[in-house]
Amino acid sequence: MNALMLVDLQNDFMPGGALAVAEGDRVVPIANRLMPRFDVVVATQDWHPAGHCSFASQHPGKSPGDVVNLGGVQQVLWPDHCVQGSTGAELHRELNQAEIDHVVHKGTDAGIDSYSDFYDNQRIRATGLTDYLRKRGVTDVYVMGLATDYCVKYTALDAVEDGFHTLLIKDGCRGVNLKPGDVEAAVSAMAAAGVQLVESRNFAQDV
Ligand code: VGL
Ligand code: ZN
Repeated sequence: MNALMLVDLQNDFMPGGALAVAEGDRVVPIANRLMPRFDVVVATQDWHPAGHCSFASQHPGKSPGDVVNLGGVQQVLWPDHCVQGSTGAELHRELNQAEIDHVVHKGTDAGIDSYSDFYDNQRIRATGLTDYLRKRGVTDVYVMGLATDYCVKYTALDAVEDGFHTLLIKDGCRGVNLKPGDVEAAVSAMAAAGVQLVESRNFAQDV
């Protein structure tokens, strides 16, 4: 069984959003085209309480892009984004939500960030996604979405670690690139960890 993971296709990561990813909206039609071909479709939402620890606004004197140490983990600070219940946290309105089987909310703990859809950044808590996928008999996990150099990367790395055959749909992702080259480095790190790189156009009618 295969699963398509749609990572954070939310308004705040789209052009004009609070944490806009360049061309983020370009991947939505790819998601719509691919969803019917998969056994299981999972969408994730970054879902922060107001005042979340990853917001630069919570760290006096700091700006988005600065890095702080939080509980022994390096934390990049971001503009306030994906606050629970806000318009920015909603999935893009053109995403065909009828095709989504399961939604995962992450980053819900005010004191710990969570880039991966599986575990928080301190690896204290699991979202339950591994159990869900195993119960559904999923062996192959295809990952696409936003952002390549953060949530997509850590999601793909954890999928490998939890024993799934993991594939990255490269043209279905866009990245933040805080530093030039971050996206390429993220793709290389995923490939080195065993993630197979694929392009959506190479898909046959069925995966
Ligand atoms: C993300 C930064 C902060 C992501 C989430 O979805 O990649 N990036 N929160
Ligand atoms: Zn976030």
